Amino acid sequence: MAEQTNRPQHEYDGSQIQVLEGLEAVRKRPGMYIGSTGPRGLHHLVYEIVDNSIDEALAGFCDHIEVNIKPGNIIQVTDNGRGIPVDIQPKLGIPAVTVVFTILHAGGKFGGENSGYKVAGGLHGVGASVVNALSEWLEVRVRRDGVEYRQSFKRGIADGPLEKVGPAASTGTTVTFKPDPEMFTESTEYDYDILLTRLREESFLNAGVRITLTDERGEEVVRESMCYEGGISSFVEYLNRKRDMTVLHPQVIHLKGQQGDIMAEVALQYNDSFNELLLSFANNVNTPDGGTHEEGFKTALTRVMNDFGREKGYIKEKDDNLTGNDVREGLICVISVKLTEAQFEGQTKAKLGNTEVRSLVSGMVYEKLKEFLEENPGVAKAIFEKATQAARAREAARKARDLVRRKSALETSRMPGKLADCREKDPSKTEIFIVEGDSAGGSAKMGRDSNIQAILPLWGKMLNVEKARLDKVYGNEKLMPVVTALGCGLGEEFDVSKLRYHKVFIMADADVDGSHICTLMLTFFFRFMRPLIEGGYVYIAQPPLFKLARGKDVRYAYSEQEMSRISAEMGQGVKVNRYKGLGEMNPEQLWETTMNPDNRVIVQISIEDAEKADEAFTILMGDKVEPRREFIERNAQYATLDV
Ligand code: TSJ
Repeated sequence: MAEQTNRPQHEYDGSQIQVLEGLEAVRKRPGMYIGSTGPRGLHHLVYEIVDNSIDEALAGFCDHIEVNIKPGNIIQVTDNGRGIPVDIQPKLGIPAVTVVFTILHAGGKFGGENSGYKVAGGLHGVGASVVNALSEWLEVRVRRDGVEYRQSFKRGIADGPLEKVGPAASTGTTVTFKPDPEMFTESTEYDYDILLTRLREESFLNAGVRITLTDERGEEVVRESMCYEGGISSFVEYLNRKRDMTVLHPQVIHLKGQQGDIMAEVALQYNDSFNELLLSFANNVNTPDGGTHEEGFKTALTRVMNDFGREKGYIKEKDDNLTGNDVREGLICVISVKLTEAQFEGQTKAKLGNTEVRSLVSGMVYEKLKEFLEENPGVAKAIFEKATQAARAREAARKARDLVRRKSALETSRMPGKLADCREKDPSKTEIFIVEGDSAGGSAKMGRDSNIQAILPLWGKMLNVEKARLDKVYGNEKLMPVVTALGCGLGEEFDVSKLRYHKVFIMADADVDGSHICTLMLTFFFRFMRPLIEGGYVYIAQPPLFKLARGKDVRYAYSEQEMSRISAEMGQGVKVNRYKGLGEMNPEQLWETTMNPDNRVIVQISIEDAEKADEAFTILMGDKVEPRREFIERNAQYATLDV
């Protein structure tokens, strides 16, 4: 059945030289092509392949993309498009599909620009050849013109020519690959949830395209099939529902505009929370640092709200204008722009730079949103009530802050009474442990290294910051001691350069209550002291769950699994002790297991973790999840022995 394609041998050789040079470059510096060889780069391989199918869908020839994670972390991507062309390329004398997989930067460039928008404009739009070069093996199957073709590769080099393997009843492309463990030395294990989140995003951004993710690695096959006719409106709906938000108006507001070759779409909906969530994309690539599309949206939203609000009397003559923060409180918004030549700026290329986009988005949003508000007075009323409340709260917060300032000016900024400070004054050398409960706080005070470690015990009912604005934090008897001890202030005037300790530990029990404390604290930092997390100053101190002893040999375990493993390692006669809580440990134990920089295991909190805490919040209150374990698992890579 296999059949050689009829191309002259010497031209095949000629192209192979180019191929080998390209491959060598990719395998020598994989990070240059996919960002990292850690988990991010590993997952990036999948997006890189899927993006080609998305292009085919955008061109209008494909409506189903299947991604399978097979045993052994082998990835298979199948689409029902036209199939990658197999005709011989005149320049190189080899089939187009072979070019796609072997020539660097050849992805999608052949056959003319027929996909409308080039999606592969993002951080590393590098194409299939890079994935091929970084795969132990890769196989492509193309179904086209009633024939199925296949070709396979090892570490980017073709095993043999493209061959016909039989008839095909349908059209499409299937690519199967195994990431090369020589390249991804950290791990080649795929995370189902990471792929699911990104693929869901892709299916929101490409309305009507069905993406099915299947995990075949476990005993039971796990599958999710996603197709959203509403596109980014469905995205906004989903984000509100996932956070269990009460929305202020039932329908998502969807605005669309086009100018020349730029297409802009915005979907937004308000909820009754105090958070703002704004996601933006350019050519389906996430732009977490914003850029011209976000700027255009923000200016237009503020301007519409003030113009329309004055016109309709929602804002009185004597009132100040609403600020950007006022009109974005409780807003969930997704912005998607598509353009032929997207320019990505900044260190991580995560910011859109095209200036034409700013004016298109702001003009479009201003005009269309004003029209919407005119036509939907009920929705307009709800949104204005929300923004007006936000403005009042901002004013109240200012007054509360001034009050605190005046008071502390009189009291010469005294530290909280419960704070057991350290002797060292150089913040780069010091640590603070925020400890829940007086008994644990007592042990921590006695066990600490008082040269460099400060202890701040907290007690009383924690303010649910998710349900509170800044004005409630000022004067809160549980949170204000934290603010004072850290020394940086709050909110917009937070100044991380005044931080009094460069390691801020949250120390709580390893149970559900302790998890609540951690989550509440992280949510508080996330909402009101974000630079603290961004600067990498926040850690979770991890008290062990188990003590294992066999004679003089004493070891600690931080999870059930670890306990079983260590217990097996230590052998017969091992005594296992389960700690019920921090309060139960004596000062020496607490020092040895949790506070001693030479022994302790700590978790540094990233902004994503804090964001997750913020999101997890509503679920958390139902006691369904133990978020801290999740942080720790997700952050196993950061969970370092702190020496
Ligand atoms: F790039 C790739 F190899 F990684 C890859 C490409 C992987 C997967 C899973 C799918 C694809 C792909 C490519 N799906 N569909 C296409 N379509 C084309 O390459 C194609 C088909 C027909 C024509 C034409 O002009 O007739 C042009 C193109 C670009």
